[in-house]
Amino acid sequence: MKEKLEELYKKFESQVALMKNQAEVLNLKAEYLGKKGALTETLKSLKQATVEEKKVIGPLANDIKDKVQKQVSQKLAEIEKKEINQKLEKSKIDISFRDSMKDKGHFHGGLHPVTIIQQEIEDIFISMGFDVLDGPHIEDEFHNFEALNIPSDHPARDMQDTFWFHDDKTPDGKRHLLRTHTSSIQVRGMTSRKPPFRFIAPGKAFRCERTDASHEMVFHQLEGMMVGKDISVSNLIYFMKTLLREIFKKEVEVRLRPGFFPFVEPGFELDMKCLICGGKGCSVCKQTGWVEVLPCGMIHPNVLKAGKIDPDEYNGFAFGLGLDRLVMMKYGIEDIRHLHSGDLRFVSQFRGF
Ligand code: FA5
Repeated sequence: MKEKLEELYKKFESQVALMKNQAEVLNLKAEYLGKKGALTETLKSLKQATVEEKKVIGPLANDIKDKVQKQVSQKLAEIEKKEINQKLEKSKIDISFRDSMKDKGHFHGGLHPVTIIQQEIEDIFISMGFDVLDGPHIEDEFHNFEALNIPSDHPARDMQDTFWFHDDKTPDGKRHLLRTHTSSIQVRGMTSRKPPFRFIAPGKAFRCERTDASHEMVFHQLEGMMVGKDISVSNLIYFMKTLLREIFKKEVEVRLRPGFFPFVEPGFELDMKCLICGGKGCSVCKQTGWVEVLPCGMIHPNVLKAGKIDPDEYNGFAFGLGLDRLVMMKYGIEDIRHLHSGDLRFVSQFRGF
């Protein structure tokens, strides 16, 4: 009986090795372990064995049964893995396609460095609980100026050279302009939500300025606002430092100096050490060693009121980040005019190409 069992197992081992698919393995399993299987029948015949024989053959038979079951499972897993690999092999993507298209003069599009940095910053703020808002490029003077505590006779209107539309007979009686800053989205954001809230609003800004190494007529800003109870300048500094650390992947040297913007009180200019010249002085930092990237401050009570928020109950901070200058610092670009020159040799150096 013992020899018969061992022979049966040897036969099973040689057969299982030849199995090619799962159906074959399952049939073989049935041939040995099924109701009328060879091993089951042999075990049934144990009934006639003597007590002494049962003591030896019983454990041996159980051991062989376990081994058969184990080998069946192993073989099934092996076949499944092989089938998956074959499927993957068939659906393989030929990544050399991209290069072969390049050889034929075909290029796929990519993201502009300003878009790349904008998306990075959006992700950073989203992870800190901020919403992302949008606003119109063509604004009325209420949202761009008046609601921001800049009435028409305020000298601060001269701070931003404005492209006005000659449409002084508009239905709402307001003059229109190309927004000079993304701060025009502040009141739109405030009136559409209830405090506490926090949001950012990235987009284009337009100013009728002479261009130079750090000034363009069309550039990009990212507005930010946080409104709630007992918000302080330390909250503002924390968010600004976190932002710069995440973008530059290192601690960046910053300085805070008083800055005047009618819509914040107190207002600050947050400058970062010029990464183009390392602070020695160059055309980008106008030989000062510092680049102005982040004007900010505590929201003026009049602006909160324009946003239908009670300044006695709530306060908050706001900032307006210059995205193009940030891109220049991050990638060491010495002239802002490269960014929107439309020169493919320039933009194709960035990720996505
Ligand atoms: C403003 O536009 C304010 N709205 C920012 C603000 C928001 C202050 C909220 C306080 C609270 P400023 O004019 O300084 O501020 O512009 C903000 C940033 O935009 C600048 O630091 C700079 O990085 C960028 N910027 C301004 N003008 C230009 C330009 N002509 N070309 C390129 N970037 C510019």
